[in-house]
Amino acid sequence: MKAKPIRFLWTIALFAAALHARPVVAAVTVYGEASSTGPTVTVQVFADISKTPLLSFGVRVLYDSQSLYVVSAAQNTALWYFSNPTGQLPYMAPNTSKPGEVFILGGRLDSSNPLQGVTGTHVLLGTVVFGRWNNNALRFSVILGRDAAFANFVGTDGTVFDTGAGAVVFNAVQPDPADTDLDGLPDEWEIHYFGSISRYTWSDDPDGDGFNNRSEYVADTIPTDKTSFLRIVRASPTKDGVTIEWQGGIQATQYLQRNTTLGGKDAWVDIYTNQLPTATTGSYTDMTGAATTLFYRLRATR
Ligand SMILES: [Ca+2]
Ligand SMILES: [Ca+2]
Ligand SMILES: [Ca+2]
Repeated sequence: MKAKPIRFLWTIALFAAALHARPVVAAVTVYGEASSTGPTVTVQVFADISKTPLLSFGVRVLYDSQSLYVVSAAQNTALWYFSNPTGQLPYMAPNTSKPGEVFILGGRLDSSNPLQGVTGTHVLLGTVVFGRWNNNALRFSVILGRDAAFANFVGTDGTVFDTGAGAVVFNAVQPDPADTDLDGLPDEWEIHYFGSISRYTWSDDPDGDGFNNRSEYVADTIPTDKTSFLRIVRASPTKDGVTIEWQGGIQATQYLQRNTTLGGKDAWVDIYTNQLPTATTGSYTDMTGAATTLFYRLRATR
């Protein structure tokens, strides 16, 4: 069928209007993603670099020093490095000396291709790991590294993208969508057991079994049942070894480990891996042969 010319013209007009109304595209959009294991909170800083490849960046991650302290801070050295023909050179480490902020500076100057720069979306700039002083609610932000006249975001063509229309844009730091309150417990898990994400946090032990909620989550045991937690129940000598029996959860991989000494002299060795889904009780016979003193422990990961 022949297209109606009027409708065709309308389409062009609408398309042109849409193009005209488009906001200025930022050269660089910087944003953070936060996640928590309970005791630690990690903020990763990313950039979408849409115009010119970047030769350098400078950002500050702001945090509440009453709630958190910095455990480690690193730039993504896989992408941001200086090199000469003999190899990669050490680059300035993130500055954590001022409480409440981490300054991360990165540059890419590869001697084999000096103007290559870095481009792409969801490009990792750096990672900061925090420890908690307490379980306060957390908020982070990412802002420009050093103030003018320092040039933080510089493109391979020499353009400085620090300020101005279409330059660098900072978006909010988003918490892990599975753990929006960053308390180290998946929200779905909290709602399933406690009916709410705000009732308890990772370090609480509402059933009083000695295992906090994070440990119960990691072992997939029941945080509202004081008989449900990860433990070795019994060790029974047999003719050629010892049978270890334990109880635990279902959706966590279990590792039975053995050591010949306690106190860190020797390493713990995995002697049996129980793949999920695991039964809530398990057992393994360790054929140790000659009588000797051995130590066992059970570990679970998820
Ligand atoms: Ca949560
Ligand atoms: Ca518990
Ligand atoms: Ca329990």
